[in-house]
Amino acid sequence: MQGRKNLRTQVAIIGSGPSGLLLGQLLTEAGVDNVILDRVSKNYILGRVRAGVLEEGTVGLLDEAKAGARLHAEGLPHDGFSLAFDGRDHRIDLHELTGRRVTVYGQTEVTRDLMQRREACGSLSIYDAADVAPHDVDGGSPFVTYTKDGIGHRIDCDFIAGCDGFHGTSRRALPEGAVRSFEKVYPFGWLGLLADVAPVSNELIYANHPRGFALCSMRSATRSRYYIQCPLDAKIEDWSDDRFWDELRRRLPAHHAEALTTAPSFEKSIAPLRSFVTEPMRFGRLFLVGDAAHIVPPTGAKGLNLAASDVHYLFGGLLEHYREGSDSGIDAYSQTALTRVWKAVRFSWWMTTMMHRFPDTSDFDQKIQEAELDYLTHSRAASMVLAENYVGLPF
Ligand code: RFL
Ligand code: PHB
Repeated sequence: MQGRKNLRTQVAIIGSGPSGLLLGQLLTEAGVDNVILDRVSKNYILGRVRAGVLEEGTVGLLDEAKAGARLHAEGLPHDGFSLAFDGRDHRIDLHELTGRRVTVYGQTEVTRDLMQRREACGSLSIYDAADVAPHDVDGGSPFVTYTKDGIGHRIDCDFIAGCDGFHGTSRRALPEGAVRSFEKVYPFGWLGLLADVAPVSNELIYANHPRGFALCSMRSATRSRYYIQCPLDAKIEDWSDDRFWDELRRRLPAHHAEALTTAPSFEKSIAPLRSFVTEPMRFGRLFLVGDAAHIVPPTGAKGLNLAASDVHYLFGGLLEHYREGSDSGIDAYSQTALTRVWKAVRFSWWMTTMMHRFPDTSDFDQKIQEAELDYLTHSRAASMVLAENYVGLPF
């Protein structure tokens, strides 16, 4: 390869999604040098539509990264949400039950704010980097190689953070036998749509209906995000906007269906649902963070928030290493992060199981689901369990 260029940094971060950007920004603010690498462009990343609900802990970390100003100005604080079934709304009052709330603010905007802050600080991000690969993570001198514009590069570093999502390279670079994976694939997906229209309700609605699950969410007072459960083999071209709106209406209580206003969609996509965890989340000097280590179905709104709590633990450990010369935080990272990860995996699986129609559901299973929803919305103790997990377990 021609013209190889070498660079040195303290922490090389693979992936410029929310976990890579948040970790990078916290490190930069703390004076720890870092470089972020992503295989795609900045605009491609900003074109992705994903999460929408932030826990208070995530908001706190964005503040710590000095990227929270717009979130506080434009984010929508939500004190509760509705579980709709039996043709009615059953409100879960998050704030009354837990004293906490969540903030509705799109992942795209979180990403944009972190990118802007990074740029303002002058920290290095390299986009459109091909063939990114971590090396020598088990030794004392790890490095990352990549190609850009046909030229090979090498970044020497102290640590590598694998923040490159479920399809990234970091997890795959670990030697077979060093990690164990746990996986559950669900027999349905979510078909999601984004449209510039006022949300049907000012709080989120999670609907359990004989025709399948539906979710009414939003990005702002004028932008709505809706999802419906769909078969795994559903094809986007079979779903015109009209067909989507009709199906959504059928799955909502009548008063919401009547109030629903529609507009042409400007984004429509299908996401499969999966639970996945890799253990451990550290191998030598390589740390797996966020979706690179674990995936949850979106029903509990936990994916991005889990990425943020991983970052919190890893950042704390790295800071301890650089400031105090102690490795106890980074040594504890995998176990500490996984303890919280598994609780969110359990919650997301439980909410998914309770809210969706499974192809093989028996009459017995159906009765159990109905009893669970009734119990959940009529017992304060049960509502509290749901609320405590939804607003986010402490970290
Ligand atoms: P990301 O966002 O996937 O970012 C990974 C980055 O790594 C880059 N990359 C590589 N770079 C270099 N070399 C390689 N070989 C690379 N391979 C990949 C990618 O280009 C990318 O830029 O992972 P990260 O940062 O860990 O963030 C995780 C979150 O994105 C994810 O957990 C959430 O979006 C999940 N999620 C939700 N989470 C919530 O907390 N609340 C929600 O309401 C919520 N809703 C959702 C969701 C995810 C969804 N989909 C589509 C998966 C709704 C949906 C529909
Ligand atoms: C979203 O707004 O995209 C969203 C909200 C709540 C969820 C999942 C996705 O549980």
